[in-house]
Formats: sequence, structure tokens, C-alpha cells
Amino acid sequence: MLIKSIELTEINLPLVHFFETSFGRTYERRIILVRVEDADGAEGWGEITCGESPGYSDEWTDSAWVTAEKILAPMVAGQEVAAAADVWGLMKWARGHRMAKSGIETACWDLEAKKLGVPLWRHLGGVNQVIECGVSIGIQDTIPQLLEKIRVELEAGYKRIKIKISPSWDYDVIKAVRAEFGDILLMGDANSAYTLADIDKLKSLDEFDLMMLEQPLPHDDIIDHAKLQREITTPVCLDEPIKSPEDARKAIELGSGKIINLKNGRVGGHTQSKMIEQICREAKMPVWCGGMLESGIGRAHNIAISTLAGYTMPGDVSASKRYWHEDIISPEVEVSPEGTITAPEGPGIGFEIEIDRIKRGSTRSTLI
Ligand code: OSB
Ligand code: MG
Repeated sequence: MLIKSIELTEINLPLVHFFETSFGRTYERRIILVRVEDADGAEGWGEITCGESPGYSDEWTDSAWVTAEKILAPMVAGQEVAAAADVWGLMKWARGHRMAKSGIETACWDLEAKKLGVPLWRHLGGVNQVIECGVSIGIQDTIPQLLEKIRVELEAGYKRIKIKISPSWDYDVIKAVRAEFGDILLMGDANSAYTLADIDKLKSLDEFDLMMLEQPLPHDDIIDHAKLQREITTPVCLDEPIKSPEDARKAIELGSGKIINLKNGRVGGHTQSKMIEQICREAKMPVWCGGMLESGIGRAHNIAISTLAGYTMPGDVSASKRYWHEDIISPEVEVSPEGTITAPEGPGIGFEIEIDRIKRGSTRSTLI
């Protein structure tokens, strides 16, 4: 496969509802889309999933743009690759910047699956065409507002509810959710808002029987998480610090947590996700697919990778309409009343790209 060119396009997409985490609020996404084209004119699409500011990761829209344009895309454009799985290796020399790499790498996987005429999820080695979905609900202004949001999602059929927590939005909030909804599958995601000094507070959350507590401690830590996991009964789920297969192996060895939230962007694309999925599956460590408020393109890639055998828990992959008035793919991602998504049968990501909508929302583009 000769990767002839790589086109980057930034689009602005306003969220249906703001999304608040312990590091801030997002009202509107600035998303970089990647279109790769081969010598026959076939195309593949990917998405760079970083945020608009370096709050979750050190990558953000403007840094990813310049890195993809000046460094990464030139490493791939014009190259002949035997397989999409080899694209990671072309960019390996550059350290970090995994979300930018993932946008390019996943686009090449879509291209390859389209050329083979097979659905991406099968091409990745997926086995479960029907995946289970959860939702991630941001910090709200009031507890009644949160309860209302949870009610809507449960009625829509979602299998588990994740709420964002922080030191000013934790114990009383979770208590109110349990009081209202009983023993639903519930978890909290702190996005690194605590330190080991907060251990008593974190221990107190054990009484709520949460499915897991995601990333309570600093974003780059796997040592203190191991100490914490020994002190609490709630399973710790790691998100931010697991950027590579090696990170996953070390976290498993240290006992830093019992579950991994695996995000394509954070780890650098499908090939890296597949490696981590295998390591975790062999170690009997459950993984699930996280989200980064993706447009339909990143969402479609998340659906495909979620079909692998090791993704044994409901992910944060949910319906387009929870995020967008109008998604940039057709059909939009829909969730069944049973809270599942069925990976599509069409070739590649299996959704049509709405190019006119992308052009309408585009603020810049460049061809490498
Ligand atoms: O920590 O999982 C996270 C969104 C942006 C950045 C980090 C996270 C999230 C989410 C939202 O939890 C998941 C989604 O609905 O896409
Ligand atoms: Mg998280």
C-alpha cells in the first residue's frame, strides 16, 4: 500500500451539552481529522483525539496540528507499507505525540480494510460484533441536574454510568446517586484530582460499591496507585498513565489497578491498542474502550477496536446524539434500547463520511 498523501482538516463542532471534568469545561470541540489516500485514490479516515487544551494529556489541538503536519505526516506520506500495522514503526523515531500518531495510524487501518473490502472490526481481529455501552457524565452545576441526566441515560438503555468526580463533587454526589438509583453499575472518574494525602476520602468511597474508581491519582503515576489499591476495596482503573504496552505490563506487575481504560488516541492507534489488549487479556486484566468526546470518525474506530476479546466491560462509546446536533458520519452512531452498538458490516469503519458537513465546519486544512 503506497500512502500517497495525508490531508489534515480541523473542524469546530459545538457539543450538545458542555462536558466538565476535574480539569475544566469544554463547550466546543476543535478536532483534527486525517484523510489518507493511496496510489489508487482509495481513502481512509482517522481522528486526532486530543483536547483543546493540555488538561488531560500534554497533546492539544494546536500542538497536534503542527506535530502531525511538520513531523509525523512527512514520515508516512510517500511511503510504501506492507500493512497498516507497520505505520506505527514509520513514526516511532518521534517520541510521544501518540494522539497525533493515532489519527494517522487509524486512518491507514481504515484505508487497508476498505481496500480489502472487509469491515475494520473484523480486520482488527474483533470477535464481538455487538458491544456494550456505558456513558460518561460530566460534573454538573447541581445534584438534581446530575440525577436527571442519569435517569435519561438509564432509560435509553445504557449499561453503566460513569460520573466525573473531584474533591468538591464526590462523596455526597455518589451517595445521592445510590439513594436514587440503587445498585446500578456505577463508577467514578477523577482525572487525577486526588493525591495519596486524600486516602481517607478515597477509602470512604468504598461503601458505595463502585464498579471502579478511574484515575484518582496523578496522571503519570503507577506507584501511588498501587499503594492506594492495597488500601481500598474498590477496583482502581487506570486511564492517563497507560500510554504503551510497556506501561500496561508494568502497571500489571506493580498491581497499580485492576482494570484499564484503553483509548486508541492515548496509546497511539490500533496496533498499540491490540498489543495492550493482548497483554491484559493474558494477565486477566479487563479492559474497556474509553472516549475523548470524538466525532463520528473517532467513534467508529472506537467501536471497531471494542470488538476485540479483551474488551470485556462496557466502554464510554455512546450515541452520536449525546454529543452532536449533527455528526459527520452517516448513519450516526446509534445505541439500541439494550445499551449496545452493533459494529457495521460495510468495509473499513463502515460509516459514510459526510464531506459537506466537514467542509462546512472546517477552519483549516493542509495536504502533505
Ligand atoms: O477521562 O475518560 C476521560 C473525555 C475527555 C477527556 C478525558 C475523558 C473523557 C471522558 C468522556 O470521560 C468520554 C466520552 O464520552 O467520550
Ligand atoms: Mg478517564
